[in-house]
Amino acid sequence: MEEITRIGVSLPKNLLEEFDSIIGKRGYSSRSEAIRDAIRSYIIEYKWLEKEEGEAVGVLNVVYDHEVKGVSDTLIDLQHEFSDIILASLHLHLKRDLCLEMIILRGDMKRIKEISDKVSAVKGVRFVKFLTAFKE
Ligand code: NI
Repeated sequence: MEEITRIGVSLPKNLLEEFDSIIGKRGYSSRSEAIRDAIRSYIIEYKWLEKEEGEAVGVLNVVYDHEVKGVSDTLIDLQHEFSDIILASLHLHLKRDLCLEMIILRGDMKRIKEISDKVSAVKGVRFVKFLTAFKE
């Protein structure tokens, strides 16, 4: 059993109301449990930014304008280049011109950052975000 520490936190009223509204919709029975989950997410996000090495599993979300010439081919070429860390990918046609490619990755953080940087630099790519599901 983990040792539990109680803390007191001062928050602006609006921030707490918004938080309570979200956790209500998500079905949390206690505010403490929701805050614990929020802190865990924050730590995972920070570790991703901070740590340069180690194995990670997650999804690289890429939104791009498929009407920009060559963008789809370039993204496919890149995925072949990084097939050592790509487990699968899912393509969704969001709108007339926008696509979402969700690339599931497992591998060393250095390599994941490498594909993330290369994808970000492709002309026509509007948004890139890696969401970590697990990290050592
Ligand atoms: Ni598409």
